[in-house]
Amino acid sequence: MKKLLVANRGEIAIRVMRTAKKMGIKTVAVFSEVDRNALHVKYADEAVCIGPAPSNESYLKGDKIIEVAKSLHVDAIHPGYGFLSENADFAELCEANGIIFIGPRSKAIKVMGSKLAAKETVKGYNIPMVPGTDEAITDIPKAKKIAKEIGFPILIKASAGGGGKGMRIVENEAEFESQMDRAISEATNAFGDGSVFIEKYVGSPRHIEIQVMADMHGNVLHFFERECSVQRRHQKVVEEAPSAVLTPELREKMGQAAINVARSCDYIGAGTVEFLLDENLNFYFLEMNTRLQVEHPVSEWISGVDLVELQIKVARGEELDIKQEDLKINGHALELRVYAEDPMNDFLPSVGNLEVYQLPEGDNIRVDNGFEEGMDIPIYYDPMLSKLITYGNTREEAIELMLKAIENYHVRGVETTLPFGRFVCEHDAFKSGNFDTHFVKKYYSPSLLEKQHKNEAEIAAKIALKRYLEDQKLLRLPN
Ligand code: MV4
Repeated sequence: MKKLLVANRGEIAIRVMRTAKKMGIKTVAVFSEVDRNALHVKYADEAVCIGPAPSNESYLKGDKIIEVAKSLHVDAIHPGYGFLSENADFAELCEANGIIFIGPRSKAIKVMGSKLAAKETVKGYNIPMVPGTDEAITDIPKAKKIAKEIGFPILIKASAGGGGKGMRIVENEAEFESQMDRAISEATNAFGDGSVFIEKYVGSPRHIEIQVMADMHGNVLHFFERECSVQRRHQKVVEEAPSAVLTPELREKMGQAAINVARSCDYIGAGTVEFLLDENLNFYFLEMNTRLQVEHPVSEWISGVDLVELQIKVARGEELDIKQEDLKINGHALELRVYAEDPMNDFLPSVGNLEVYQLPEGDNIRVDNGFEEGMDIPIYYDPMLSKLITYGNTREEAIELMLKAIENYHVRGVETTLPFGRFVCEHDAFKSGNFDTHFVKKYYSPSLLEKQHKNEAEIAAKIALKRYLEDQKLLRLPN
């Protein structure tokens, strides 16, 4: 593999190219018209404009990207996350054109893209699942009977949905039919697929996911868990590894289950198996993400591997040369997603110009960043600026360092989620490790940030007053 094209933008494009360069592989960036001056374009050895700003006219244009790849004699395409990363047709198109797609085979992408197909596939692999139905519901009275057996509340889920889209809680028997009708029509409208199924509703779960890596020779490893319960409307905000609540025994069990999920679909490359963990530490398989995830750096830090390097090696057909028993957790890593969103104003995108943009630096701080001072943030894409990652020997150390790093991250021109990150890291529930997926809903309100804003304003006012008084003194000196 001599040349790699990264079919993505922002921090992930740069992060992938960083490892490619380390491995002596030439890099090609693609970019939209609005990204002409973006960092990922400057970072690459070659760069090609692939169309206008809207994603469906640029970063989602698989055929155009293949055309560029062929004309520049590219050997492999890394899709990053989002965009084409879980597009089975694109994976197939790469193969058909003799280009390596850095990811699993299209069949695994397709199967895991459907929750019902995924359930079907992992059957017989000894994977714990939430009690519920494993086929699309066609007979509503029959489904109601099953719901009664499971016990309310139950959850209706769309097979095609992702990230919580198309989910509905049903509290009691009386509302079952109307909710079912609505769920089916919503799923049909949103995904063109009205298949829904039901599960027992797990009330206060944690979201725990396991990082896996599989080669073409039958080796599958897991790189422990990430705790991703701190999320807001299915958007993760803070992630960490390891989880504060897993025991070595449970970690081993969940890791083995994740490996089995990967085996069930002949997985190749980096993948993530998502689980719910209930209050009694029972875990249940939710779905598998067939890509490198945003939050992969926390797993890299505690396991000491470069996951992109392993992705590339596996894609070249090499055998994984690590053994599961050689992998050990070292320390604790925390990640904050820094978005150009206003936490005071319902996290609305706060796009504009980065008048000041200074990153924190230092030991045990990693910033996977996609922007620089003076740049405009385009309105067309996800407004994530960077990921701020800290490491410590203990969870407490990683949290303390995160607070310091947030203080030393200076942004002016747009609002960011940095103050929200500080709120999380200072919260007792977070610090104690005693939280679930309801953390943000339960504890956060903008007024809790206001206080900090006021403190900052107060300090700024005091400094201004002091300067003013000093200036006055200077002015009077000649007398
Ligand atoms: C659940 C659940 C409770 N019970 N399934 C949300 C996204 C999708 N991947 C699965 N999700 C959930 N499935 C049962 N049977 C609660 C959630 C859920 C959730 C899961 C992970 C992270 C954040 C979440 C926020 C709300 C609901």
